[in-house]
Amino acid sequence: MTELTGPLVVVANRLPVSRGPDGWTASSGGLVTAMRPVVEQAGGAWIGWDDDPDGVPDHVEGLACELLPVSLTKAQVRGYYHGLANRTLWPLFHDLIVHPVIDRRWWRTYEEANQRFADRIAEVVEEGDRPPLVWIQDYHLLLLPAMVRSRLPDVPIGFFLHTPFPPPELFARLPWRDQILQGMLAADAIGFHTPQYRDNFVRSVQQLFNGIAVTGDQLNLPDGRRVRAVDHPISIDAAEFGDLAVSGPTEADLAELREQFAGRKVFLGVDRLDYTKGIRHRLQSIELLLERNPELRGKLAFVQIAVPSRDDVKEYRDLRTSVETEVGRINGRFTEPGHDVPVHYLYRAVPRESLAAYYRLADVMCVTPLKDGMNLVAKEFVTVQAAADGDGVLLLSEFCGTSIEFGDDAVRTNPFDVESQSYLMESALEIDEADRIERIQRMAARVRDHDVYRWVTDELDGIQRASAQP
Ligand code: GDG
Repeated sequence: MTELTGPLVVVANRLPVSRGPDGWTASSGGLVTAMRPVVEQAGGAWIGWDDDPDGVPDHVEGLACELLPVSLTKAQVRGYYHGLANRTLWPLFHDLIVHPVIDRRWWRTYEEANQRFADRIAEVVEEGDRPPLVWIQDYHLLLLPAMVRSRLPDVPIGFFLHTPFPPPELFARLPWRDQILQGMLAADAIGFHTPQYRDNFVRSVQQLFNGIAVTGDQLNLPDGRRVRAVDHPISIDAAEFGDLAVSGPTEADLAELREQFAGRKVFLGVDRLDYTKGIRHRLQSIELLLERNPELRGKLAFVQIAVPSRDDVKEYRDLRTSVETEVGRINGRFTEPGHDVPVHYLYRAVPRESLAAYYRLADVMCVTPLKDGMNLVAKEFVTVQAAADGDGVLLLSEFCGTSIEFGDDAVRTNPFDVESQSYLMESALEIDEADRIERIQRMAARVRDHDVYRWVTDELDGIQRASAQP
């Protein structure tokens, strides 16, 4: 485990807690779990936007860090979050799957909101007795490293981007491209999921600024500062998913699902309802598969869990309409009276045990995003399958970060080519059992050896080392 000299301050758009029927609980995300041991040893805080009208508690049971909310006005949330983050940067960073909206008012609000986060960090540092390590997460806070650096020149600052970084020719379309790169370059270390995203960033920096030399992982800036830019794929808590896979509640859910889907091959999709995830293309491939193979009708079920997401944003509401139209059309086309539908569409999040039961049930897990920074669902699926000696197949888009790690052990698909994808779905059913089991075991071993604990440790070590260099 990383030995930090001061407390860890994680800064992210959201705080890692949610309010349920039984009160506030810590989120179950891998990052939160993995930073726990570090925070327990070194102390720490999490700074994030307080989106609860009644306020968030300072502490939540089971989460050792202090919660420090940043309050934003409604107008700031509209411009910074719904606007610039989700309608400009998100589509641009995902290779323009939808058109990014350019709006100068949103940009001003994005600057303001980042400044609010910087104010909060400065308060924490002033109150504390030891300088912290500040670890900033994701595309909502691209300006923050520079804002923190200007106030606290000696504090170690790390930045991690959870989305892809686009190729320089796409990034260059952004009117605020220079400010964003300057914002990021103020960090000591910047992490990306893949070498490609890192290279896109480095090439953007070199194309837009003069006098920056690159040696290995280092960017040498004209003012003498050095910044470390690395590819460093995030992961999951593999041990926890392994336990969840064979837990009592998961087994009970699985038994029910097996009964419901008896005699059918199950294809599964699990995604936030986001246009990056390729859900419509996936549905079209399922339709072609059923169209071509009448003998599969009634013998194949496609389950899509679509977790509601960003429904304040027009593009997401439109996506929901088109996905639901597609589901209705396919079911209308292939359902026989008195028989089950081919597409089971769940517009909701399911409990974790139930999610694990679906992962175990699936014969073919369809992770087919058009573009995705990493995709943790793929890592969770192989981990859960391997823990229960499963033989499911992973159909994996070549346009997500995970595909670099899994190589040919997954069936690799280009989701834009819906027809080929439908043939790949068919071929996934033909891989022999011994081969399927070996593939799952190899992919799961990769996840186990590179789990989220290792990711957090390596990230924090890298930030500390980069900040300590002369
Ligand atoms: C962003 C990047 C990158 C899903 N359905 C349910 C549920 N989930 C959980 C999964 C998984 C998480 O949500 C989704 O993570 P992903 O990585 O797949 O995707 P994004 O939300 O888009 O995340 C992505 C990630 O950041 C990390 O850097 O990998 O590329 O886009 O953990 O388990 N959880 C529960 N019920 C559900 O129905 N409980």
